Amino acid sequence: MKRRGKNSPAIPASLAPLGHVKDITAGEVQAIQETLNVNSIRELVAAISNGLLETVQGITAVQIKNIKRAFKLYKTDDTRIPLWDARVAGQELLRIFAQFPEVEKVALTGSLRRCKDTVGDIDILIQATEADRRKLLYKISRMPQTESIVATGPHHFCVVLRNQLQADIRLATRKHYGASLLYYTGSVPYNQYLEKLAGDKGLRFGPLGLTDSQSGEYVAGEQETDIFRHLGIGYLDPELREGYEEKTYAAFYQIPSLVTFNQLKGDMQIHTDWSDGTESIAAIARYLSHTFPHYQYIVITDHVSGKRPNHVLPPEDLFRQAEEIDRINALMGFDYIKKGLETDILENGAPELANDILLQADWVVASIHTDFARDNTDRLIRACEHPAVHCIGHPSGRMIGMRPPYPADWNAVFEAAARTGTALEINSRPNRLDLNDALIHQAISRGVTLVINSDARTLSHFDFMKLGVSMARRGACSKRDILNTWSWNDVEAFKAAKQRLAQQ
Ligand code: DGT
Ligand code: CA
Ligand code: CA
Ligand code: ZN
Repeated sequence: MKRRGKNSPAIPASLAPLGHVKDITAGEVQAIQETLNVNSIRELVAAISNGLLETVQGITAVQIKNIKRAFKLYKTDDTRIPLWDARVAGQELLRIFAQFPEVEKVALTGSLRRCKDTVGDIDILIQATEADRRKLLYKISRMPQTESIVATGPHHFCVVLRNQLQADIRLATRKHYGASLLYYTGSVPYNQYLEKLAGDKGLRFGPLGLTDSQSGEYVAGEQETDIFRHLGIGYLDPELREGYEEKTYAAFYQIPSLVTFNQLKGDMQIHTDWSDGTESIAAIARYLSHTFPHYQYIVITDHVSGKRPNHVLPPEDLFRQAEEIDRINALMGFDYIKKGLETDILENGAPELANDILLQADWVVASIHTDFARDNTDRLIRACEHPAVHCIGHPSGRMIGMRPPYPADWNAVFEAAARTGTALEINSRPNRLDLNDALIHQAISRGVTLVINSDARTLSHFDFMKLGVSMARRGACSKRDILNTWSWNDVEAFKAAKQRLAQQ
């Protein structure tokens, strides 16, 4: 990889990672060092961020690109990828790596393991022996998914995949695997919190383990839990390892346990070929009852509107859809399929559909589909206050990479939802994830009950539920915060409670 001439200068240890970048010679490292006057990677990164690399004579555009990849400086808000895409690509790599005999263990790390709604790159940790490093590098460079390897360090391969995603692959031996897993899962502020806890105990924390800060002696590192134990704290789920105050971390340990996908008993927003979906109700029922046998009910919520011309179910056809649901439920032998609907929230905050229609439905989702730029606090509160509305769909209206949440006084909205007994949705579609993690946490702190929905249009979309669950976990939700982990009887009780509140 390197062209190292007889007279080439030695690369200073403080800049060694620069020497690991593809096709960067020792002479070029020296040129960068001297031109930019940098003597550490930290200084180098600062200089690159300030656009100074382009001023170094003889460094090509391709080299600059590789250096930026290697130091993760290509990442901008525009290049972040949706969690769903990264998860699919990351899991494919995990499957491949798990088949290499050299790989003892492999896991996703970084923001991908923390399930952030968008991720900068795919981080992977492999447990392998030092002796197998070269074999692994060879196999990874030969896999069809690899476009190029832009940097290789002693414990790091930086790979650009053919789909243009970057994979940062770190290596650890058995002795350091847990420490590396913890460290490379991050986040950076969480690591700083761990470093501080370690420091208070006379220890140092890093990817090679917990060490004694005096003697440098290894204390622990095989498993994450070993390190938590030595630091005197319990295991913290990766989804919660963001930058919080110490008292917030402490509060997380009071949560019974974070909600899981297997705890869900149903999906409460599904579109069929009666409106904008592609599948029949029968096909959906057959698919879900086999694929997710832990679901006890599903709620069909086609978009019902008398105003919109296309891709909606006209209100006058609802009774025919109800007949179809009755027929399928009869065949299944129980009321698996519930009769819901999604209605637009109008400009004034009222649902579009008339009360007599809403009152026939088992479950009413009301959503804002217009006027995303204005402050929507008043509309959201009025929708919550409507006695026939059970849930607000995708409450903040954001579309990742397209439009931010519309402005709203979220505390006022959450207060209204809690006061009226209205559920708010965690919409699991990869470009929505709405409510987002921070709003989810704020909502449950104010006593709001949430519902995690796929909002599926086709069979493959039902898997998105796992993303919604990840968001709920990042928002520190346990089972009791999520309505669709409850039985349908309990959902009925939730609706009845709203009715009682409305009559007071
Ligand atoms: P991303 O890729 O922007 O979505 O976010 P992360 O969290 O995956 O960040 P990344 O890929 O740069 O690094 C992975 C983890 O490695 C990060 O979460 C924590 C750890 N790490 C990276 N750089 C540093 C650092 O300078 N200090 C500390 N303490 N940890 C670091
Ligand atoms: Ca990352
Ligand atoms: Ca990374
Ligand atoms: Zn909608």
